[in-house]
Amino acid sequence: MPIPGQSFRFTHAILRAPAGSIVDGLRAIDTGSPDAALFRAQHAAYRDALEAAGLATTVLAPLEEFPDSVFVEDAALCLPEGAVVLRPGAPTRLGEAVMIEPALLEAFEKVRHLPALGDHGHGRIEGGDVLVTDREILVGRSARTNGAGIEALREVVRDWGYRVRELATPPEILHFKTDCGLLDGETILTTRRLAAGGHLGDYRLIHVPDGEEAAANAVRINDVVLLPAGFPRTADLLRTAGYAVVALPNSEAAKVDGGMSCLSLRFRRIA
Ligand code: CIR
Repeated sequence: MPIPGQSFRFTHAILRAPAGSIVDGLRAIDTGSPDAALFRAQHAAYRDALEAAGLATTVLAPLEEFPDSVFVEDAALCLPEGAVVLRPGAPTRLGEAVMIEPALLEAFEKVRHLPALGDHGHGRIEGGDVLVTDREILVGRSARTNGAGIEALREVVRDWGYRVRELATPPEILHFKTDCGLLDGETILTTRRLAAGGHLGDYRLIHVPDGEEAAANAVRINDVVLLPAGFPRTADLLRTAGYAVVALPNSEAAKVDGGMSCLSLRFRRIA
């Protein structure tokens, strides 16, 4: 069940080391392939930041056959009650769900699955479309996440006490969380284009300044907010609002549409 103030409190994180095949990662617009060595260095800095924020981290071995597998967030949803193995909507990424399962079984007593075929058809969800707040689980329907997947997730987490609310991801945006991130249980950092739908209106919203849309995929972890480096106006805005910001280099993940949230599965173990 959502517990007030706990949706951004974590004890552990699972990451996967970037494979050399990250140069073949999916991207909406080709601005050049990531440099694998620099990606590894930025990934190591990201892991250090998670540990500095208080998390125990597990880094899984790279998977050459899955170029995008460094973006572990898309294959599972981790809640304090247990983990859900998702079904990524990108055909080249579906197999990542199978590959993440052993790590989830190590970390969680309860591991559930999004059914392949539910009452509403073939369900697909990528974790990048899922935002867990203090009140509910918001899921943005997108090119990767369909209505059947959202219905299936609703059933899977119902008896854990979660409400799942479906929202829309604007078509030009990869994932719902490409354009938003939780800052605290009641506050969401968002782009104006995502907020334009109006459905986030009952949260306190902080809008990223125009031109800094790529900063919206921030992630609050315990007492800090991880933000991609290079967005000084967003960093200032957040610091002025009272958040402790840690800016991390993200140039290589950004070339394949990755940001702060997608590089880890964060969770809180209930003692
Ligand atoms: C993809 O297109 O699936 C990857 N290249 C990027 C995934 C980023 N994931 C995320 O934001 N949750």
